[in-house]
Amino acid sequence: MASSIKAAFTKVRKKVNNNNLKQPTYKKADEQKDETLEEKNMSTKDTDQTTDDTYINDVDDWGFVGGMDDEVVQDDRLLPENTATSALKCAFIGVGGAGGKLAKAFLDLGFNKTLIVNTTEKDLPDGVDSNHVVLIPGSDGVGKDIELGKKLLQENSALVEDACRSRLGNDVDWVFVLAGGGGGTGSASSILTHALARYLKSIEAGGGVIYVVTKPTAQELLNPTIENNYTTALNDVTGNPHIIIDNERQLQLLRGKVGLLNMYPAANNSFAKLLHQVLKLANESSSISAFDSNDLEKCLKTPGRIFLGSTVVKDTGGRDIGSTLLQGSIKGSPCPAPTQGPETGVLLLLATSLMASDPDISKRLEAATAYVGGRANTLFSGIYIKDSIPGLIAITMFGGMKN
Ligand SMILES: Nc1nc2c(ncn2[C@@H]2O[C@H](COP(=O)(O)OP(=O)(O)OP(=O)(O)O)[C@@H](O)[C@H]2O)c(=O)[nH]1
Ligand SMILES: [Mg+2]
Repeated sequence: MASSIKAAFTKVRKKVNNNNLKQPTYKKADEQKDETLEEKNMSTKDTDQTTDDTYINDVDDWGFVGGMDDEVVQDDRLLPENTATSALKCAFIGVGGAGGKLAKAFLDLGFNKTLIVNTTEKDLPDGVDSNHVVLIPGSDGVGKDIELGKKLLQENSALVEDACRSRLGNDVDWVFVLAGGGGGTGSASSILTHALARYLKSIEAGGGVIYVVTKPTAQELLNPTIENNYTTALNDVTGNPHIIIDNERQLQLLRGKVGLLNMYPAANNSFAKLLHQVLKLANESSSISAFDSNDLEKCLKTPGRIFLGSTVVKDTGGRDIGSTLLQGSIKGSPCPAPTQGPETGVLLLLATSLMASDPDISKRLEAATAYVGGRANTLFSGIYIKDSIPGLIAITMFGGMKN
């Protein structure tokens, strides 16, 4: 008997919670008309309504009684757990058109805790379930007007915060905000910092917010509005740890390899894979030396710009392997080159067991670590044995840099 009463109370409370969290959605005029009619019909059922309200109030009145609140009411829109391996509990929030497409690349890797926030549904990536989407009401896109973007995101920051709580849930430590610099919506995304910090605080997360902002191509930067939006976006994220993706560099790396249509999707996927590799390696043990989740968190917590790069070296016999690895990873990176004196540096090496058991190569790898270490105040490193790799792979990451 007691348990069925509790079940009934939980059901009502769930209904109330769902109603409170319901976000506005765009509806066609005739759909809306139908709903209004339905509401009218419902409100005529007076007796039912009164009973229901009294019932809900009763629950609130007796909510303090021990044991009544032990059943956690779950929002049924809670997104499934990430299936992508990662040392850190991450969520991704893409803001604006480019942000949404970048976020989709992480979703495709299995980071299910991904939300896509936009001011228009016309600019959403294809094939994304609506549970991942948060539509900001008030305008159908902002047409590169960053002030309007900021206004709309600010006015709806509670909507975004609620979506984080109900859909990302309470098992998240780090939030990556992905945005295209130059437009009006993504460039305004840093206005969400307080709402996201409040969300993370409320779930006692141990991490923080990291921004990933794309830099427009050289051609795009000739346009004063795009240039101004990008400069504003960059200034606004400077206080936070942030990664800049240089679209000009990315497109140059991909030109000739993929067609125009696939350039951005290929670039987005390759950036997502690079960041995923770092998150994954920090979760792996190594018999030589490991880079662990604490090391990674120290790098991510350092305010300033973060650089990420990778390279593969087929000939490990060269003398200056340290410089080859560093220069190669800078050349192949989607980020602008690191600036002088980064606060943190990371060198992750993936070698075959043959390489790692060769005393000569091992000596060179040690020298390479020292070479990269000499360029940052604090060096974190890891060497991992993988036998199915095309050569010696190096991933570098520098943090705490000025733009
Ligand atoms: N890396 C990357 N950059 C992109 C992609 N799509 C667009 N961009 C860049 O992002 C910039 C901003 O464009 P959008 O993201 O469409 O702009 P928005 O944030 O939606 O803003 P509004 O459309 O003005 O509301 C563009 O100028 C491009 O430089 C993408 O898929 N990947
Ligand atoms: Mg847009």
